[in-house]
Amino acid sequence: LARLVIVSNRVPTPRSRGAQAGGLAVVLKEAAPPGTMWFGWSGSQTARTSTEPRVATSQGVAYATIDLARDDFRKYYAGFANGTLWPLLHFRLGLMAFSRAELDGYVAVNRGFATALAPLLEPDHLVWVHDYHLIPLGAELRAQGVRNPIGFFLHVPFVPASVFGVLPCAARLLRELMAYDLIGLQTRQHVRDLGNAMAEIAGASVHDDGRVEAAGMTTRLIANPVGIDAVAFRRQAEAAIEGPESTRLLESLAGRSLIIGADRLDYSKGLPHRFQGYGRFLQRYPEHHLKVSYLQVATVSRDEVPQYRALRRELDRLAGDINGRNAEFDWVPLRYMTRPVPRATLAGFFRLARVGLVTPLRDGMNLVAKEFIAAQAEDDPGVLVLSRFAGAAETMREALLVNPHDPDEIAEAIAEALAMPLAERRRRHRVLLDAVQGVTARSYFRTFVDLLGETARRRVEPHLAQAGRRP
Ligand code: ADQ
Repeated sequence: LARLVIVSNRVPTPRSRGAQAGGLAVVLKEAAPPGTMWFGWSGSQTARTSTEPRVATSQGVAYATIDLARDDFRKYYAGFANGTLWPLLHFRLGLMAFSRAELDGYVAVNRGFATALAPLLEPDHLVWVHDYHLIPLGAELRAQGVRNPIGFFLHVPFVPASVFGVLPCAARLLRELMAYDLIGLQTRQHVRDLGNAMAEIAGASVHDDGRVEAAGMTTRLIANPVGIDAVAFRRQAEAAIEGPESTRLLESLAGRSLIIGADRLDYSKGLPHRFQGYGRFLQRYPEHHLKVSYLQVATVSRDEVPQYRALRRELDRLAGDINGRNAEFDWVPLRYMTRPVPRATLAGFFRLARVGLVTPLRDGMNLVAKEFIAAQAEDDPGVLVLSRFAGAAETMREALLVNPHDPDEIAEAIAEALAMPLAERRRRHRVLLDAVQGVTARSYFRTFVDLLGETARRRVEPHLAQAGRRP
């Protein structure tokens, strides 16, 4: 049986435990089988990039990490990955910056990853690369002679060809993707968009079964949505609700209905629009004054990127404005915190909530939507208000779907959720829970790894048989 090597920018090493806000770590940690090796950046910035990985093993998983030079890291991470690709792939061209120096830094770090990883690979390894930080890694590994099966999964959305084509190095990145044997995306829409971009910008032939051919190479695109372990999350929620944090929250509500949001503090999550929607709700439905409390947990993220600092200031201002206008001496309508809250504690908060607000402007999937549904008590479930533009909306049609750009639509959905009769809440919740339980972290993982093994066997076996040597 092939063994797996996961590659991602950050590696949740045993030492870096704690409240980690971030979807990728959550999914992979839940599903990685023993024997897996996990390779990536250590989290340390040093004077020089090290190509000698440090390896630590915990519960059968080997964590191999390298340090990155400060300047390389800045160009790669805050620069090209999060200053160029992240806004572009979330349809935010106005926030996208591009510089050749940052692109060069991005490619250099990917090359550094390849140089450090290649010697660790054994012939039976399947390599699975994650996310937009590492698009060129497959091509860099191939350039170093690696013949193992290599797959890639994009956790964020893909955009229509006309949007992606704005990127000055669009064709290059699309050609580099061809080095992978299998490319996974969250939704069918993202698959269609990437296929179109490969055809229009990189001149590839894209077939109905997902096969893509260009320059003598073949890859395959699949929609493989990320899931959570819903049963485990529900158990966490049931346990947490008895704990001290949920008890304190419940007491502080004094009988008011809880509306909850939990996100990384990121402009893709639509937080200013959500705050405005809540402000509009308070204005248009004064009968709910004193009867609701909205708790938004928005853990600070990527503080080194200027747009994120600007977003934080904007949210501080909006939160102050909403509370200033609407608060009573004994009622704060919006509780807004940027401190991280452990996921297990959040699970209990979700279960207490009557309404979950998940309104990203764009999202690859959005796990919070799934976690909110998993956490609910089946006999008295809360209602999910979900953005149409989260990947999760493709299968979660029984949520109250909103266009997050329209604060009035958010306001109306909050009012509808609060007024929804119990029978209707139960009906919707049953359907949503089925959808959430239908795809788990484990099934997501298996689907990709099995297909990667299969796709690559066809391509790789002749090489191995012929050469009889390690790749
Ligand atoms: P993210 O953008 O990080 O992930 P998301 O899918 O919502 O977004 O996952 C966040 C995870 O972190 C969830 O498990 C959530 O509980 C946790 N989390 C979020 N905010 C938190 C907070 N304030 N405190 C503590 N925990 C918090 C990227 C893509 C998504 C995609 C995932 C997985 O942007 O679209 O769903 O990868 O593929």
